[in-house]
Amino acid sequence: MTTFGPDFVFGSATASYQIEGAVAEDGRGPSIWDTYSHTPGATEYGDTGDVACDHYHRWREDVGHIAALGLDAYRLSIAWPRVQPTGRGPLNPAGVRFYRDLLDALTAAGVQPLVTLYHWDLPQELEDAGGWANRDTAFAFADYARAMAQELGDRVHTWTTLNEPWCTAYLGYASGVHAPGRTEPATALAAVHHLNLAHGLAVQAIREVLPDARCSVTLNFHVLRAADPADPEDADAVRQIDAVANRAFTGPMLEGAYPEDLIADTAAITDWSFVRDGDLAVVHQPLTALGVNYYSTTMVRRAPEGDATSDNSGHRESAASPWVGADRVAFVREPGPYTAMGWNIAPEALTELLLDLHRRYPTLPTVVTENGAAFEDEVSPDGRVHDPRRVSYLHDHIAAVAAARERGADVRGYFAWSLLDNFEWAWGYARRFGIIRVDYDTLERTWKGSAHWYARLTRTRELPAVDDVEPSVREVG
Ligand code: PNW
Repeated sequence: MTTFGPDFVFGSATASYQIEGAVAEDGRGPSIWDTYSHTPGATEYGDTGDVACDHYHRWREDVGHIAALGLDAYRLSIAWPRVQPTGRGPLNPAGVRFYRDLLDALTAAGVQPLVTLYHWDLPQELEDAGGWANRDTAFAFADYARAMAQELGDRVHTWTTLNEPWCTAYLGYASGVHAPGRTEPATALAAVHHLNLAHGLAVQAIREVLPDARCSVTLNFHVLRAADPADPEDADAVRQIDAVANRAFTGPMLEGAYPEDLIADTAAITDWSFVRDGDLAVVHQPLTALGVNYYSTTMVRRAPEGDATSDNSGHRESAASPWVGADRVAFVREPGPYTAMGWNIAPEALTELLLDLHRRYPTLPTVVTENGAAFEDEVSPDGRVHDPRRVSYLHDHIAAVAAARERGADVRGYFAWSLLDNFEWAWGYARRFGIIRVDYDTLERTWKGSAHWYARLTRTRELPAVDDVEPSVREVG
Protein backbone atom coordinates (compact mmCIF):
# COMPACT_ATOMS: atom_id res chain seq x y z
CA MET A 1 0.00 0.00 0.00
CA THR A 2 1.40 3.39 -1.02
CA THR A 3 0.73 5.97 1.68
CA PHE A 4 1.55 9.64 2.07
CA GLY A 5 2.14 11.36 5.40
CA PRO A 6 0.12 14.35 6.61
CA ASP A 7 2.76 16.85 5.45
CA PHE A 8 2.75 15.79 1.80
CA VAL A 9 0.69 18.30 -0.19
CA PHE A 10 -1.87 17.18 -2.75
CA GLY A 11 -3.20 19.90 -5.00
CA SER A 12 -4.37 20.82 -8.44
CA ALA A 13 -3.30 23.59 -10.77
CA THR A 14 -4.70 26.08 -13.28
CA ALA A 15 -3.52 29.24 -15.05
CA SER A 16 -5.23 32.59 -15.45
CA TYR A 17 -5.61 32.85 -19.23
CA GLN A 18 -6.65 29.21 -19.47
CA ILE A 19 -9.65 29.51 -17.13
CA GLU A 20 -10.66 33.10 -16.28
CA GLY A 21 -12.30 34.59 -19.39
CA ALA A 22 -13.63 38.13 -18.74
CA VAL A 23 -10.73 39.49 -20.73
CA ALA A 24 -12.12 43.00 -21.07
CA GLU A 25 -13.82 43.31 -17.71
CA ASP A 26 -13.13 45.53 -14.71
CA GLY A 27 -10.15 47.22 -16.29
CA ARG A 28 -8.09 44.21 -17.40
CA GLY A 29 -5.65 45.19 -20.16
CA PRO A 30 -4.88 43.03 -23.20
CA SER A 31 -2.20 40.36 -23.03
CA ILE A 32 -0.12 38.73 -25.76
CA TRP A 33 -2.44 35.71 -25.59
CA ASP A 34 -5.48 37.86 -26.42
CA THR A 35 -3.65 39.17 -29.47
CA TYR A 36 -2.27 35.79 -30.47
CA SER A 37 -5.47 33.76 -30.03
CA HIS A 38 -7.35 36.32 -32.14
CA THR A 39 -4.81 35.97 -34.97
CA PRO A 40 -6.32 33.84 -37.76
CA GLY A 41 -4.76 30.36 -37.87
CA ALA A 42 -2.93 30.68 -34.56
CA THR A 43 -5.10 28.30 -32.53
CA GLU A 44 -7.12 25.18 -33.29
CA TYR A 45 -10.60 26.25 -34.57
CA GLY A 46 -9.66 29.87 -33.81
CA ASP A 47 -10.40 29.27 -30.13
CA THR A 48 -9.65 32.12 -27.72
CA GLY A 49 -9.65 32.62 -23.94
CA ASP A 50 -12.37 35.30 -24.14
CA VAL A 51 -14.75 33.18 -22.04
CA ALA A 52 -12.69 30.06 -21.22
CA CYS A 53 -14.20 28.47 -18.07
CA ASP A 54 -15.66 31.82 -16.97
CA HIS A 55 -13.78 31.32 -13.72
CA TYR A 56 -13.70 35.10 -13.21
CA HIS A 57 -17.44 34.91 -12.48
CA ARG A 58 -17.64 31.34 -11.18
CA TRP A 59 -14.66 31.31 -8.81
CA ARG A 60 -16.81 30.78 -5.73
CA GLU A 61 -18.22 27.60 -7.25
CA ASP A 62 -14.71 26.52 -8.23
CA VAL A 63 -13.39 27.05 -4.70
CA GLY A 64 -16.28 24.82 -3.63
CA HIS A 65 -14.98 22.06 -5.92
CA ILE A 66 -11.43 22.56 -4.61
CA ALA A 67 -12.68 22.18 -1.04
CA ALA A 68 -14.88 19.18 -1.89
CA LEU A 69 -11.91 17.48 -3.56
CA GLY A 70 -10.10 17.78 -0.23
CA LEU A 71 -7.11 19.51 -1.80
CA ASP A 72 -4.38 20.65 0.59
CA ALA A 73 -3.28 23.34 -1.89
CA TYR A 74 -4.32 25.03 -5.11
CA ARG A 75 -1.89 26.47 -7.66
CA LEU A 76 -3.20 29.47 -9.57
CA SER A 77 -1.63 32.24 -11.59
CA ILE A 78 -2.20 35.99 -11.54
CA ALA A 79 -2.98 37.63 -14.87
CA TRP A 80 -0.46 40.49 -14.89
CA PRO A 81 -2.65 42.67 -17.19
CA ARG A 82 -5.61 42.22 -14.84
CA VAL A 83 -3.72 43.76 -11.92
CA GLN A 84 -1.50 46.14 -13.92
CA PRO A 85 -3.13 46.68 -17.31
CA THR A 86 -0.13 47.99 -19.25
CA GLY A 87 2.57 46.15 -17.30
CA ARG A 88 3.86 49.37 -15.75
CA GLY A 89 2.49 52.08 -13.51
CA PRO A 90 -0.69 52.08 -11.51
CA LEU A 91 -2.42 48.92 -10.35
CA ASN A 92 -6.01 48.11 -11.24
CA PRO A 93 -7.83 47.89 -7.88
CA ALA A 94 -10.63 45.69 -9.24
CA GLY A 95 -8.10 43.16 -10.50
CA VAL A 96 -6.24 43.10 -7.19
CA ARG A 97 -9.55 42.70 -5.35
CA PHE A 98 -10.41 39.63 -7.48
CA TYR A 99 -7.27 37.78 -6.39
CA ARG A 100 -7.53 38.96 -2.78
CA ASP A 101 -11.08 37.60 -2.53
CA LEU A 102 -10.05 34.35 -4.21
CA LEU A 103 -7.08 33.87 -1.88
CA ASP A 104 -9.23 34.62 1.16
CA ALA A 105 -11.83 32.08 0.06
CA LEU A 106 -9.15 29.43 -0.41
CA THR A 107 -7.66 30.13 3.00
CA ALA A 108 -11.10 30.04 4.60
CA ALA A 109 -11.58 26.61 2.99
CA GLY A 110 -8.29 25.42 4.50
CA VAL A 111 -6.49 25.35 1.14
CA GLN A 112 -2.91 26.70 0.77
CA PRO A 113 -2.62 29.04 -2.24
CA LEU A 114 0.49 28.72 -4.45
CA VAL A 115 0.67 31.75 -6.70
CA THR A 116 2.50 31.88 -10.01
CA LEU A 117 3.23 35.43 -11.13
CA TYR A 118 3.78 34.65 -14.81
CA HIS A 119 1.96 31.90 -16.65
CA TRP A 120 2.41 33.46 -20.08
CA ASP A 121 -0.06 36.36 -20.22
CA LEU A 122 2.37 39.26 -20.76
CA PRO A 123 0.72 42.70 -20.98
CA GLN A 124 0.55 43.54 -24.69
CA GLU A 125 2.15 46.95 -24.16
CA LEU A 126 5.30 45.27 -22.89
CA GLU A 127 5.43 43.05 -25.98
CA ASP A 128 5.01 46.17 -28.14
CA ALA A 129 8.15 47.48 -26.43
CA GLY A 130 10.05 44.29 -27.31
CA GLY A 131 8.63 41.71 -24.92
CA TRP A 132 11.10 39.27 -23.40
CA ALA A 133 13.68 40.34 -25.98
CA ASN A 134 13.85 43.63 -24.08
CA ARG A 135 15.84 43.62 -20.85
CA ASP A 136 13.45 46.25 -19.39
CA THR A 137 10.72 43.60 -19.23
CA ALA A 138 12.66 41.83 -16.47
CA PHE A 139 12.66 45.03 -14.38
CA ALA A 140 8.96 45.65 -15.07
CA PHE A 141 8.29 42.08 -13.89
CA ALA A 142 10.18 42.71 -10.65
CA ASP A 143 8.12 45.86 -10.01
CA TYR A 144 4.93 43.86 -10.58
CA ALA A 145 6.20 41.11 -8.23
CA ARG A 146 6.97 43.70 -5.53
CA ALA A 147 3.50 45.20 -5.91
CA MET A 148 1.86 41.77 -5.56
CA ALA A 149 3.92 41.04 -2.43
CA GLN A 150 2.70 44.36 -0.99
CA GLU A 151 -0.94 43.85 -2.00
CA LEU A 152 -1.37 40.13 -1.31
CA GLY A 153 1.40 39.56 1.25
CA ASP A 154 0.80 36.73 3.65
CA ARG A 155 -2.30 35.51 1.82
CA VAL A 156 0.10 33.62 -0.45
CA HIS A 157 1.67 30.42 0.86
CA THR A 158 4.38 30.12 -1.83
CA TRP A 159 5.35 32.46 -4.66
CA THR A 160 6.39 31.05 -8.01
CA THR A 161 8.00 33.56 -10.31
CA LEU A 162 7.70 31.93 -13.74
CA ASN A 163 5.90 28.95 -15.17
CA GLU A 164 7.96 27.05 -17.75
CA PRO A 165 10.24 29.75 -19.14
CA TRP A 166 11.22 27.13 -21.77
CA CYS A 167 7.77 27.54 -23.34
CA THR A 168 7.86 31.34 -23.11
CA ALA A 169 11.26 31.65 -24.75
CA TYR A 170 11.29 28.87 -27.33
CA LEU A 171 7.62 28.37 -28.22
CA GLY A 172 6.97 32.13 -28.06
CA TYR A 173 10.09 33.41 -29.83
CA ALA A 174 11.63 30.49 -31.81
CA SER A 175 8.92 28.11 -33.10
CA GLY A 176 6.18 30.73 -32.74
CA VAL A 177 3.43 28.29 -31.73
CA HIS A 178 2.77 30.30 -28.58
CA ALA A 179 2.29 34.04 -28.12
CA PRO A 180 3.76 36.33 -29.31
CA GLY A 181 4.34 33.98 -32.27
CA ARG A 182 7.80 35.18 -33.23
CA THR A 183 10.34 32.94 -35.04
CA GLU A 184 13.72 34.51 -34.22
CA PRO A 185 16.26 32.06 -32.74
CA ALA A 186 18.65 34.74 -31.45
CA THR A 187 15.75 36.59 -29.82
CA ALA A 188 14.68 33.36 -28.11
CA LEU A 189 18.09 33.13 -26.40
CA ALA A 190 17.87 36.75 -25.28
CA ALA A 191 14.42 35.90 -23.93
CA VAL A 192 15.92 32.95 -22.00
CA HIS A 193 18.31 35.32 -20.26
CA HIS A 194 15.76 38.06 -19.60
CA LEU A 195 13.40 35.46 -18.10
CA ASN A 196 16.19 34.17 -15.85
CA LEU A 197 16.96 37.75 -14.84
CA ALA A 198 13.27 38.46 -14.24
CA HIS A 199 13.12 35.45 -11.92
CA GLY A 200 16.09 36.62 -9.83
CA LEU A 201 14.94 40.23 -9.65
CA ALA A 202 11.44 39.13 -8.66
CA VAL A 203 12.68 36.88 -5.84
CA GLN A 204 14.73 39.82 -4.52
CA ALA A 205 11.75 42.19 -4.82
CA ILE A 206 9.34 39.81 -3.03
CA ARG A 207 11.82 39.32 -0.17
CA GLU A 208 12.34 43.08 0.19
CA VAL A 209 8.66 43.20 1.16
CA LEU A 210 8.34 39.79 2.80
CA PRO A 211 11.76 38.70 4.14
CA ASP A 212 10.62 35.14 4.92
CA ALA A 213 8.65 34.59 1.71
CA ARG A 214 8.73 31.08 0.28
CA CYS A 215 9.89 31.50 -3.32
CA SER A 216 10.17 29.05 -6.18
CA VAL A 217 10.20 28.71 -9.94
CA THR A 218 8.50 26.06 -12.06
CA LEU A 219 10.46 24.46 -14.90
CA ASN A 220 9.29 21.90 -17.45
CA PHE A 221 12.10 19.40 -17.52
CA HIS A 222 12.74 17.49 -20.71
CA VAL A 223 13.62 13.94 -19.68
CA LEU A 224 15.78 12.79 -22.57
CA ARG A 225 16.47 9.41 -24.06
CA ALA A 226 19.07 8.54 -26.71
CA ALA A 227 17.63 6.61 -29.66
CA ASP A 228 20.67 4.33 -29.43
CA PRO A 229 22.12 4.56 -25.92
CA ALA A 230 25.33 2.93 -27.14
CA ASP A 231 25.93 5.52 -29.87
CA PRO A 232 28.10 8.44 -28.65
CA GLU A 233 26.60 10.69 -31.36
CA ASP A 234 23.11 10.11 -29.93
CA ALA A 235 24.46 10.71 -26.44
CA ASP A 236 25.81 14.03 -27.67
CA ALA A 237 22.38 14.93 -29.07
CA VAL A 238 20.99 14.27 -25.57
CA ARG A 239 23.67 16.52 -24.06
CA GLN A 240 22.88 19.30 -26.52
CA ILE A 241 19.11 19.26 -25.94
CA ASP A 242 19.64 19.00 -22.18
CA ALA A 243 21.76 22.18 -22.38
CA VAL A 244 19.36 24.28 -24.42
CA ALA A 245 16.16 23.00 -22.78
CA ASN A 246 17.03 22.25 -19.13
CA ARG A 247 20.43 23.60 -18.10
CA ALA A 248 19.80 27.00 -19.76
CA PHE A 249 17.55 27.58 -16.73
CA THR A 250 18.94 25.37 -13.94
CA GLY A 251 22.49 26.59 -14.68
CA PRO A 252 21.97 30.28 -13.93
CA MET A 253 19.09 29.89 -11.43
CA LEU A 254 20.51 27.07 -9.32
CA GLU A 255 24.26 27.18 -9.99
CA GLY A 256 24.93 30.80 -10.99
CA ALA A 257 26.32 30.17 -14.49
CA TYR A 258 25.28 29.32 -18.03
CA PRO A 259 26.56 25.94 -19.23
CA GLU A 260 29.69 26.34 -21.35
CA ASP A 261 28.48 23.77 -23.85
CA LEU A 262 25.29 25.79 -24.41
CA ILE A 263 27.29 28.92 -25.20
CA ALA A 264 29.49 26.92 -27.59
CA ASP A 265 26.54 25.18 -29.30
CA THR A 266 24.82 28.54 -29.97
CA ALA A 267 27.91 30.60 -30.88
CA ALA A 268 26.78 30.99 -34.50
CA ILE A 269 23.46 32.45 -33.31
CA THR A 270 24.47 34.81 -30.51
CA ASP A 271 27.51 36.01 -28.57
CA TRP A 272 25.44 36.13 -25.34
CA SER A 273 26.37 39.79 -24.86
CA PHE A 274 22.93 40.34 -23.35
CA VAL A 275 24.35 38.74 -20.18
CA ARG A 276 25.80 41.70 -18.28
CA ASP A 277 28.22 41.84 -15.36
CA GLY A 278 26.42 41.05 -12.15
CA ASP A 279 23.38 39.43 -13.79
CA LEU A 280 24.22 35.89 -12.76
CA ALA A 281 24.48 36.81 -9.08
CA VAL A 282 20.97 38.26 -9.35
CA VAL A 283 19.57 35.21 -11.15
CA HIS A 284 21.07 32.82 -8.59
CA GLN A 285 18.74 33.30 -5.60
CA PRO A 286 18.17 30.83 -2.76
CA LEU A 287 14.85 29.08 -3.34
CA THR A 288 12.50 27.35 -0.94
CA ALA A 289 11.53 24.72 -3.48
CA LEU A 290 11.82 23.87 -7.14
CA GLY A 291 8.61 23.34 -9.10
CA VAL A 292 8.77 20.45 -11.55
CA ASN A 293 6.29 20.05 -14.40
CA TYR A 294 6.45 16.63 -15.98
CA TYR A 295 4.31 15.05 -18.69
CA SER A 296 6.46 12.95 -21.01
CA THR A 297 9.88 11.91 -22.28
CA THR A 298 11.79 13.10 -25.37
CA MET A 299 13.90 10.78 -27.55
CA VAL A 300 16.64 12.14 -29.80
CA ARG A 301 19.37 11.04 -32.17
CA ARG A 302 22.15 12.73 -34.10
CA ALA A 303 21.11 13.54 -37.67
CA PRO A 304 22.85 15.03 -40.70
CA GLU A 305 22.19 18.73 -41.15
CA GLY A 306 18.84 19.34 -42.83
CA ASP A 307 17.60 15.87 -41.90
CA ALA A 308 16.39 16.86 -38.44
CA THR A 309 12.81 15.62 -38.28
CA SER A 310 10.29 17.72 -36.40
CA ASP A 311 10.02 17.20 -32.69
CA ASN A 312 7.38 15.19 -30.88
CA SER A 313 6.44 17.63 -28.14
CA GLY A 314 2.81 17.81 -29.16
CA HIS A 315 2.45 21.43 -30.07
CA ARG A 316 0.98 22.44 -33.40
CA GLU A 317 3.07 22.19 -36.52
CA SER A 318 5.47 24.97 -37.24
CA ALA A 319 8.17 25.25 -39.88
CA ALA A 320 10.42 26.87 -37.31
CA SER A 321 12.10 24.76 -34.63
CA PRO A 322 12.00 25.53 -30.92
CA TRP A 323 15.39 23.77 -30.61
CA VAL A 324 17.73 26.68 -31.10
CA GLY A 325 21.18 25.65 -32.33
CA ALA A 326 20.21 21.96 -32.63
CA ASP A 327 20.01 21.62 -36.41
CA ARG A 328 21.63 18.20 -36.22
CA VAL A 329 19.25 16.68 -33.69
CA ALA A 330 16.29 14.58 -34.79
CA PHE A 331 13.35 13.74 -32.55
CA VAL A 332 12.30 10.12 -32.51
CA ARG A 333 8.77 8.99 -31.80
CA GLU A 334 8.76 6.64 -28.84
CA PRO A 335 6.77 3.39 -28.71
CA GLY A 336 3.91 4.85 -26.60
CA PRO A 337 1.30 4.51 -25.22
CA TYR A 338 0.40 8.14 -25.86
CA THR A 339 -2.03 10.69 -24.51
CA ALA A 340 -4.28 12.74 -26.82
CA MET A 341 -1.41 15.24 -27.07
CA GLY A 342 0.69 12.51 -28.71
CA TRP A 343 2.91 12.54 -25.62
CA ASN A 344 4.60 9.27 -24.62
CA ILE A 345 3.45 7.96 -21.23
CA ALA A 346 6.48 7.12 -19.06
CA PRO A 347 5.90 7.39 -15.29
CA GLU A 348 9.27 5.80 -14.45
CA ALA A 349 10.95 8.85 -16.00
CA LEU A 350 9.36 11.02 -13.30
CA THR A 351 11.02 8.90 -10.60
CA GLU A 352 14.33 9.24 -12.46
CA LEU A 353 13.94 13.00 -12.85
CA LEU A 354 13.15 13.58 -9.16
CA LEU A 355 16.08 11.40 -8.07
CA ASP A 356 18.42 13.17 -10.50
CA LEU A 357 17.38 16.62 -9.21
CA HIS A 358 17.86 15.43 -5.65
CA ARG A 359 21.34 14.17 -6.48
CA ARG A 360 22.29 17.46 -8.16
CA TYR A 361 20.60 19.81 -5.65
CA PRO A 362 20.40 17.79 -2.41
CA THR A 363 19.24 20.67 -0.21
CA LEU A 364 16.50 21.89 -2.57
CA PRO A 365 13.08 20.29 -2.03
CA THR A 366 10.97 19.66 -5.13
CA VAL A 367 7.24 19.92 -5.76
CA VAL A 368 5.56 18.38 -8.80
CA THR A 369 3.64 21.51 -9.81
CA GLU A 370 2.03 19.93 -12.90
CA ASN A 371 1.38 16.41 -14.11
CA GLY A 372 -1.63 15.12 -15.97
CA ALA A 373 -3.00 13.96 -19.28
CA ALA A 374 -5.34 14.92 -22.09
CA PHE A 375 -7.73 12.18 -23.24
CA GLU A 376 -11.09 12.04 -24.93
CA ASP A 377 -13.45 11.38 -22.07
CA GLU A 378 -16.65 9.40 -22.37
CA VAL A 379 -19.88 11.01 -21.22
CA SER A 380 -22.54 8.39 -20.55
CA PRO A 381 -26.27 9.03 -21.04
CA ASP A 382 -26.75 9.52 -17.29
CA GLY A 383 -24.25 12.39 -17.49
CA ARG A 384 -21.37 10.62 -15.71
CA VAL A 385 -17.93 11.21 -17.16
CA HIS A 386 -15.60 8.22 -17.48
CA ASP A 387 -11.84 8.82 -17.87
CA PRO A 388 -10.13 5.56 -16.89
CA ARG A 389 -6.96 6.37 -18.83
CA ARG A 390 -6.53 9.63 -16.88
CA VAL A 391 -7.03 7.73 -13.61
CA SER A 392 -4.33 5.25 -14.64
CA TYR A 393 -2.00 8.07 -15.68
CA LEU A 394 -2.42 9.88 -12.35
CA HIS A 395 -2.16 6.64 -10.37
CA ASP A 396 1.08 5.60 -12.06
CA HIS A 397 2.70 9.03 -11.79
CA ILE A 398 1.78 9.51 -8.13
CA ALA A 399 3.21 6.03 -7.50
CA ALA A 400 6.35 7.24 -9.32
CA VAL A 401 6.57 10.19 -6.91
CA ALA A 402 6.23 7.80 -3.97
CA ALA A 403 9.01 5.63 -5.43
CA ALA A 404 11.32 8.66 -5.69
CA ARG A 405 10.55 9.59 -2.07
CA GLU A 406 11.27 6.06 -0.88
CA ARG A 407 14.64 6.30 -2.57
CA GLY A 408 15.47 9.58 -0.81
CA ALA A 409 14.19 12.39 -3.04
CA ASP A 410 12.77 15.30 -1.01
CA VAL A 411 9.47 15.72 -2.89
CA ARG A 412 6.98 17.80 -0.92
CA GLY A 413 3.87 17.85 -3.07
CA TYR A 414 1.98 16.87 -6.21
CA PHE A 415 -0.40 19.03 -8.26
CA ALA A 416 -2.66 17.45 -10.86
CA TRP A 417 -2.97 19.39 -14.11
CA SER A 418 -5.67 20.44 -14.28
CA LEU A 419 -8.59 21.19 -11.96
CA LEU A 420 -10.82 21.97 -14.96
CA ASP A 421 -10.82 21.32 -18.67
CA ASN A 422 -9.55 24.63 -20.05
CA PHE A 423 -8.03 26.62 -22.91
CA GLU A 424 -5.09 24.42 -23.91
CA TRP A 425 -3.09 27.20 -25.63
CA ALA A 426 -2.57 26.53 -29.35
CA TRP A 427 -4.97 23.56 -29.07
CA GLY A 428 -7.78 25.70 -27.71
CA TYR A 429 -10.62 23.61 -26.26
CA ALA A 430 -9.76 20.58 -28.40
CA ARG A 431 -7.66 18.99 -25.64
CA ARG A 432 -9.08 18.28 -22.19
CA PHE A 433 -6.75 17.93 -19.17
CA GLY A 434 -9.30 18.47 -16.37
CA ILE A 435 -10.29 16.13 -13.58
CA ILE A 436 -13.52 18.16 -13.74
CA ARG A 437 -15.27 18.34 -17.11
CA VAL A 438 -16.41 21.72 -18.42
CA ASP A 439 -19.34 21.83 -20.83
CA TYR A 440 -18.34 24.79 -23.02
CA ASP A 441 -21.96 25.53 -23.99
CA THR A 442 -23.40 25.72 -20.48
CA LEU A 443 -20.08 26.13 -18.57
CA GLU A 444 -21.40 23.48 -16.21
CA ARG A 445 -18.75 21.57 -14.23
CA THR A 446 -19.00 17.77 -13.78
CA TRP A 447 -16.63 15.61 -11.78
CA LYS A 448 -14.94 12.95 -13.89
CA GLY A 449 -14.05 9.56 -12.45
CA SER A 450 -10.55 10.96 -11.89
CA ALA A 451 -11.93 13.68 -9.59
CA HIS A 452 -13.72 11.07 -7.46
CA TRP A 453 -10.55 8.99 -7.43
CA TYR A 454 -8.38 12.00 -6.46
CA ALA A 455 -10.80 12.94 -3.67
CA ARG A 456 -10.42 9.43 -2.28
CA LEU A 457 -6.64 9.86 -2.33
CA THR A 458 -6.74 13.21 -0.51
CA ARG A 459 -9.11 11.76 2.10
CA THR A 460 -7.33 8.47 2.78
CA ARG A 461 -3.77 9.52 1.83
CA GLU A 462 -3.39 6.06 0.36
CA LEU A 463 -3.12 5.52 -3.37
CA PRO A 464 -6.53 4.11 -4.39
CA ALA A 465 -6.91 1.29 -6.91
CA VAL A 466 -7.53 2.54 -10.45
CA ASP A 467 -11.14 1.29 -10.43
CA ASP A 468 -11.93 3.20 -7.24
CA VAL A 469 -13.83 5.95 -9.07
CA GLU A 470 -17.33 5.79 -7.59
CA PRO A 471 -18.62 8.96 -5.98
CA SER A 472 -18.52 8.80 -2.22
CA VAL A 473 -21.54 9.95 -0.22
CA ARG A 474 -19.39 12.70 1.30
CA GLU A 475 -18.68 14.30 -2.06
CA VAL A 476 -20.85 17.08 -3.37
CA GLY A 477 -19.56 16.91 -6.95
C1 PNW B 1 2.24 23.16 -19.71
N1 PNW B 1 5.68 21.37 -24.93
O1 PNW B 1 2.43 23.54 -21.04
C2 PNW B 1 1.62 24.40 -19.09
O2 PNW B 1 2.22 24.86 -17.91
C3 PNW B 1 0.14 24.34 -18.97
O3 PNW B 1 -0.38 25.65 -19.01
C4 PNW B 1 -0.42 23.45 -20.05
O4 PNW B 1 -1.82 23.49 -20.11
C5 PNW B 1 0.08 22.04 -19.77
O5 PNW B 1 1.50 22.00 -19.68
C6 PNW B 1 -0.36 21.00 -20.79
O6 PNW B 1 0.15 21.29 -22.05
C7 PNW B 1 3.24 22.92 -21.96
O7 PNW B 1 5.44 21.66 -26.09
C8 PNW B 1 3.02 23.24 -23.29
O8 PNW B 1 6.62 20.62 -24.60
C9 PNW B 1 3.81 22.73 -24.27
C10 PNW B 1 4.86 21.89 -23.92
C11 PNW B 1 5.10 21.57 -22.59
C12 PNW B 1 4.28 22.09 -21.62
